[in-house]
Amino acid sequence: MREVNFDGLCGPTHNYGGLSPGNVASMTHSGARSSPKSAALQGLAKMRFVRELGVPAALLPPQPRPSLRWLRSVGFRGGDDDVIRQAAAGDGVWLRLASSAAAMWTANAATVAPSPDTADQRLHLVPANLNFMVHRAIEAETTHSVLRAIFADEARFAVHAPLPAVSQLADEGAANHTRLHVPGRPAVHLLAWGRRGLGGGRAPVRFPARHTYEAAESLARLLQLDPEHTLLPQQHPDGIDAGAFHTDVLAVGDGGLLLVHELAFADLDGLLEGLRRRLGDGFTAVIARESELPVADAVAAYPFNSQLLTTESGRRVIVAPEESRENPRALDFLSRVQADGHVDAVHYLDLRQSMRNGGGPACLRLRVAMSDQERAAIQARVFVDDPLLEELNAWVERSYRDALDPRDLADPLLARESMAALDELTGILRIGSVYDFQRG
Ligand code: SUG
Repeated sequence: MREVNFDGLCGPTHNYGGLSPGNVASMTHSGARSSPKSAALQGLAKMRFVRELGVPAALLPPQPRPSLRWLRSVGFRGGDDDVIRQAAAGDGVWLRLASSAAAMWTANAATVAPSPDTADQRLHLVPANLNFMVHRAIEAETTHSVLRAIFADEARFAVHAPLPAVSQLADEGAANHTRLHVPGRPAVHLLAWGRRGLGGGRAPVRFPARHTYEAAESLARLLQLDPEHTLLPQQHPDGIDAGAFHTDVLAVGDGGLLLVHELAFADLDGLLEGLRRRLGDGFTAVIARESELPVADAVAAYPFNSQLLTTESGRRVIVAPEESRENPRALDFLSRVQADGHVDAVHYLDLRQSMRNGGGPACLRLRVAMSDQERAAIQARVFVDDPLLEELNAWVERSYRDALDPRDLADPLLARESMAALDELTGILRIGSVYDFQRG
């Protein structure tokens, strides 16, 4: 089994819409000018970097934006240009909701259980309904269709429908999921959540909790996980109130190693005790206390929103955002992790376009542990190699704008450019007609 990192590719309408209360970066950069081209090139550079480290990389394509189908579903009428013009009226919020490129954060695309961990020994994927945020809920249907196109072999893969789209079952996908594994023991799955959908318990007071306990329970069932090796910890309400809207803002795990801030989980001691019992001596937790790394620094610099990777040659490395190098507290923490021998190297990458919307290296990838046979069963051209990277770079260079002002979203040309680019992309990826506009 090898872990494949499926990165999201940013779409041509990437912008700072200020759409995510509780996501400090999104709130801070609302209305700023974006560069869709730089965002996509930064994402491709990360895929290349991860691949060159010796970790298989793959990609999930962007989604059609603005979503004209969604705008029509909320009552905008007429031809495409009319729909865009009406949705741009007033403060333009309808058009911003329909234009977000948020599908690039594929840690929110689905929750995944690899075949050795599931009852029927198939690889299971549940696309996230992302029901808590309007602009993100738009993603679920297309994500489902893209995952079905890629993981098409039903003998090996089970692509479920998203959970029912109700607030009580709000699901944010793998951003709240951690799989830990030590040799000779069953893997342990942490399915974290922020609030009880059916009421009760403590919830944050300043910022919203997105993912529910009931969603986590449902995911455990759908993924056919062994209840004995599945834990459902609550995200710490104080962590959410500090801006950690997903678990992966304050924790990251790989193999038997968990890097965790003390405000990631409500009952960290209980969780660690449960993990030690199940994983034994092969389990190590590195805890950042407030005194070492204040949660405000962790949220601003995203040291935990790193990719913790095991390379082909067995080295363990961290791929962190450049912001973590610039923040002395975050840098000291990651340097300590390396100095104490938990990882062999820490690499810092420029992902600023994504970071300004609250998406670090870990948000940009969906981890899918797969066997060679499972990889060979995928027909779509989604595994990243040099020729594909070259083609994608050239495609971005000719299809994406250098700069986008929020007002440019109202330009009907942008929608046409975006659809033409995505239509071409499905050809490059040999993935079929996965988009609604391709199906008429
Ligand atoms: O859902 N930002 C995303 C960031 C998702 C990060 N993912 C993980 N932590 N795994 C969100 O809040 C901002 C869009 C805007 O404001 O335009 C946004 O959707």
